[in-house]
Amino acid sequence: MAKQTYENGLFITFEGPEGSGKTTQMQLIADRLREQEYEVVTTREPGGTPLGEAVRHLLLTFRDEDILPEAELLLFSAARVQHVRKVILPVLKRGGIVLCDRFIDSTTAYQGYARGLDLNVIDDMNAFAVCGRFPDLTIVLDLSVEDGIRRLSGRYQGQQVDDRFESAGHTFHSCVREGFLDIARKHPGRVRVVDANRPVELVQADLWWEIYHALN
Ligand code: Z5A
Repeated sequence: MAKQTYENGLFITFEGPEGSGKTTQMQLIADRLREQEYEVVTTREPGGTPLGEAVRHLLLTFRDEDILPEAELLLFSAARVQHVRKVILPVLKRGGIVLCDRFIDSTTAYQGYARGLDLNVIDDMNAFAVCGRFPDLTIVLDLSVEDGIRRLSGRYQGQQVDDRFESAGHTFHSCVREGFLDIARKHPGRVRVVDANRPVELVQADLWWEIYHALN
């Protein structure tokens, strides 16, 4: 059977605080869409290209000196341009669906709301990096900082956390969560907030409802 396509593709991003279930939910949505014969590409940020994965490693683990917030912003944005031009736009151009685990709203929430960089500068940088193609739909999976930490603690089983973001403090992660909720208030047409503090199947049902409407 021929793949179902869209004239301009469909670009959906998954955002939210750490441990909110983005990866789990995105994979379930991808399986469901593929069952319906859509062309689906799943990807992530930072990452998605060899350059992006190298920048990801640097951003998550570099400890030789502090990375300044401005340098952090530029590194995320450099990886994004490569990702958008080499991976995302070609799929959308041929009518496919791109599902992306984190994208521009993570930059606004982490480098803007949590690191304190000027939100106008971040908006400009995001607009530059997406090369004119913003997401059609963004799902924010909302979860408290405490619940996110609890979910991820099983992953480390008492070992020291090496990730520069996951090891940041409670205040930092509260600012991130508030940032995502504020972004959703500012962009009600594109961004939907889903309560992630429920069983996987219930969260999935809400997500599917949003995606079904984006498809039709
Ligand atoms: N970052 C940035 O600062 N600026 C940017 O522009 C971008 C990113 C793009 C990348 O981290 C870091 O980069 C990120 C922001 C920053 N840092 N943080 N923190 P990452 O990609 O490695 O980490 P993450 O995006 O936060 O993913 P995660 O920690 O793996 O969480 P997740 O994908 O949201 O959740 P999950 O892996 O699907 O689930 C986590 C656990 O919870 C797992 O054991 C699941 O089985 C469990 N889970 C999932 N759903 C449920 C439900 N409903 N109930 C119970 N348990 C569940």
